[in-house]
Amino acid sequence: KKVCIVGLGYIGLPTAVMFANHGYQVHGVDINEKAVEMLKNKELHIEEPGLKERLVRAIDGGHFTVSTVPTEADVFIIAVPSPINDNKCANMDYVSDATKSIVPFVKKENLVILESTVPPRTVVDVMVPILKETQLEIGEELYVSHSPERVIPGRVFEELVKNDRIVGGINDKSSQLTVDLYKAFVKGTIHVTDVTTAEMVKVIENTYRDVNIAFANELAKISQNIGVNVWEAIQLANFHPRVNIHLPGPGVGGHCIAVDPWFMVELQPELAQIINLSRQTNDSMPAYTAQRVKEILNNEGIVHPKVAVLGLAFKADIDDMRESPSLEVIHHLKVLGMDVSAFDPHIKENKIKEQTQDINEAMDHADLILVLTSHKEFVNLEPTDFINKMRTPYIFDTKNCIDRTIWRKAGFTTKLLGD
Ligand code: SAJ
Repeated sequence: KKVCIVGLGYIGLPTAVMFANHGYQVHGVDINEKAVEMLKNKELHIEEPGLKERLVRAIDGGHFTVSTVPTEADVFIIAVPSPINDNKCANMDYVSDATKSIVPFVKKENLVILESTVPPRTVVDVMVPILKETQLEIGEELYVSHSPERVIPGRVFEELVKNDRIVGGINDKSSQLTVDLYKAFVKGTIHVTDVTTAEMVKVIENTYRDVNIAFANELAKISQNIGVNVWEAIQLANFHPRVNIHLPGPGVGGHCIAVDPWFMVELQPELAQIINLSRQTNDSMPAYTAQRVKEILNNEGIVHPKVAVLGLAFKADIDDMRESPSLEVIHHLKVLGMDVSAFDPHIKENKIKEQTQDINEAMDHADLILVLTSHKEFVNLEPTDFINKMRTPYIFDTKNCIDRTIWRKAGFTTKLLGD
């Protein structure tokens, strides 16, 4: 059987190599010509543990080809971005363009699966009308479903296999064909529902996380004002069997959790009140973090301070900077009149002018180290390496990831978000 996957990003590429290494002939498509060229040469344009060896195996085995145009296949999987525009409304251009791109190749008895996260009703209202251009009878001659990806970057290959999967077809036959396909490698339970419920489930999952993180961030601000360590308080509360509070931080990044709740707000603005407020709370965290830095340094009486930012990726141990709160934090630090240098061992090319590939240069004459992601490289830093490079030895940990005792022993003044 042949699978054509449109979109070779953080989801499409791992999914493609999984099918290729589980008995399918896979053709991958991306509009990014540079990425396609790299993949042809078995080079990666994204970072994900375990991806490289699986890609090499798939290509060397002759099971995986890539190009910028689709081919005929039995199954088409669409895994393209579904971002929001500046007005916080869903941008379905990639989904509709990808659907249009497969129309000339779709034949009778094919299956089309959407994996991208979308506002509920997108398959029915956006994709199906485009697929009707094939002149095939939708549901009778052409099968369509949504099976949202649910894997977490950094643990994609583990979660692709172990996680339960949701499958929602436009009819029973579409669902059944989709279940049979994913059984190739999914070991979790595959739950079947209708297509719009499947879309809703995925948006709910990420919205749940966003609302929960917003709650944690609000608790962090309250705790800071009343002299409580929010991390300890949350940890203790979570010992209760029915409490599961997420963790505060400098903001919520990535292309999923910071985006998908807006789909719900756009659909039902009058009703999605907690969801809307949570988004705003989480979006307020970078400015709050920068403000806290300013307060800490003002108390020291430091003029024209320099802040060394550690972490540009949107979370630990990945190379993805999309919607990263770090960029917002840096913006606010500068607006507040601070000099900024930034270092991230996972972002190997300088993407912003404050960035350096040399941690020592970042620390040089800095007044405060600002930890924004909990990369393991930062957890294991040796404070004595930096104490003499800095002008004022402060460290402000927004992720509660460093061992503050060790830093204090080395002579640093340590600060924690929400404490
Ligand atoms: N974050 C916090 N506090 C927390 C947890 C996360 O501030 O307690 C922040 C992170 O630092 C990061 C952001 O939230 O900036 C998002 O990170 P994440 O690890 O929560 O999620 P993503 O965006 O990497 O992946 C999510 C996952 N969804 C859920 O866990 C419900 C993943 O399973 C989805 O597949 C993915 O979105 C997606 O593609 O939709």
